Amino acid sequence: MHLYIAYKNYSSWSLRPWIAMKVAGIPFDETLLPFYHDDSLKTFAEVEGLPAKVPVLKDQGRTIWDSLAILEYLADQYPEAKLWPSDPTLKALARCATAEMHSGFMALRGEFPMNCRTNVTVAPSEATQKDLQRLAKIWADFSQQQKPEGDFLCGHFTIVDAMYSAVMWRVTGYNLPVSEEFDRWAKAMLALPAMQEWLTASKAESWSVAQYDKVAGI
Ligand SMILES: N[C@@H](CCC(=O)N[C@@H](CS)C(=O)NCC(=O)O)C(=O)O
Repeated sequence: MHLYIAYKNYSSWSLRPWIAMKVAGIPFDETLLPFYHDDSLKTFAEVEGLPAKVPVLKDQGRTIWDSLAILEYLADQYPEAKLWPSDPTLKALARCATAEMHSGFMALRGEFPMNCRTNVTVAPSEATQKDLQRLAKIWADFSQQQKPEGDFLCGHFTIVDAMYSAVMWRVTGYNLPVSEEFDRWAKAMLALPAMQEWLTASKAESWSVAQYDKVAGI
């Protein structure tokens, strides 16, 4: 398997399949396409006949070009990794929250770009406050479920945790208020060895993107 991603410091969509593969112990090679700094993504997309977006996964002659499609593909290919919970109620909730992340939280995403290298306190706009309240509600919904022991939304790590992994960086990086349940989950996500590996790589990157660093006070 070969995963094409962008900057570890900034690319929120790249983090989602990357962290899921690492936590699930799925071996893969990776190529980083720094699209603000060179034409590598443009060239890749032209050759592949794809939109110039990452992540993209290549496996056994197949090309999968969207974060959620990649995560679903991994769940199909590695059933033993249990990337979805088996309980139907929990699975339905996890799928809804995953889909909501994939197509929603526009204010939070627009106002607070993922930037693993920052730790500042920034007051959220009214629209982002609504997104943060929505996060608190989702975390409360998960906490009320019958589920296996564990620090993650469905007990053990699943796709829904991967989908919100960049939200963890936004909330902790800009010190945004959500809820105690969210903060406990964020702590567990940050403690994952894979997340620490991602952070170390983010810090080692020499690229910077001024428009994002400005928001982050860097
Ligand atoms: N919905 C897509 C979004 C992918 C996306 O927007 N990726 C960003 C990087 S985080 C990208 O490739 N941007 C390139 C560009 O806009 O030029 C997915 O889930 O994979």
